[in-house]
Amino acid sequence: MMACSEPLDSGGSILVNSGGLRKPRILLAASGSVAAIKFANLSHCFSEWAEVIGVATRASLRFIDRTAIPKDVILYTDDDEWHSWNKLGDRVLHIELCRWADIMVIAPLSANTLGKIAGGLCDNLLTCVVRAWDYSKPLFVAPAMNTLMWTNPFTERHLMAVDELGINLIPPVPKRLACGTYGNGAMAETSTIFSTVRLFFEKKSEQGVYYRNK
Ligand code: PCO
Repeated sequence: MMACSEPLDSGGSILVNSGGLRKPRILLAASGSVAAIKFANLSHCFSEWAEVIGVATRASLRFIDRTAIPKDVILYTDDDEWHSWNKLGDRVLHIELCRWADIMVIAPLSANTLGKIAGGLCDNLLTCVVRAWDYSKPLFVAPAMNTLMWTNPFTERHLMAVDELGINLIPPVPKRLACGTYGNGAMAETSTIFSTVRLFFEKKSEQGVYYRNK
C-alpha cells in the first residue's frame, strides 16, 4: 500500500470532555469522479489514525472497490439513509453522522457535488450531511474533475460559495486525467489529503480546541 504521509510526531488521540482520550472521528465521503478509485486507499490511511465511517454517493460506487475498504470502516450509501426508518423517533442517518463526526473529508469532490453544496441542495446522503453540517467542525474537500470542468467559470463561483461557508479546499493537481489528457483537475495525492487533515487537527488540538464526546 502507498505511504499515507510523512512521519508525524504526535499520536492520534484527542482529549474529550470526560478527560479521557479517544481517536478522532472522520467522516470520509466520496462523490462521482473517477478519482474515487483512490477511496479505498484513502480509507486505509485514515483508519490507521482515526475512527472512520465512509459515505458514498451512487455515482461514486461505480469507481469504489468495496472489497478493498478496511473491515472496520462501514460504508454508508443512499440506500441506508431511510432503510432503518419506520416511525417517528427512529434515527435519521445523516443527522446521526453529523453528530458523530469530528471532521468531514469529501475526496473526491465531483463538479456536480461541488455545485450542489454551493447551492445548498441535498438530494442524497452525502449532501444531506453537508446541509446539516455544524461549521464549528472542520470540513475538507478535495475536488477532482476534467480540466475543462475545473477551469469552467462555475467552479470559481462554487468555490467562493463553499469558501464562505468555511470549507477547507485541498486543491487538485495537474496530472494525466481519466480521458488521457494532461491538465489540472486531478485529485490531490492521498498522502497530501491525509497530512493536510491530520496536521490541521493536531494544530487545533494543541491550541486547546478539543472535540466533545457526544
Ligand atoms: C475526468 N475526470 C478525472 C478525475 C480527476 N483525475 C484524477 C486522476 C486519476 C488517475 O490518477 C483518475 C485518479 O487523473 O484524479 O480525470 C477526466 S476526463
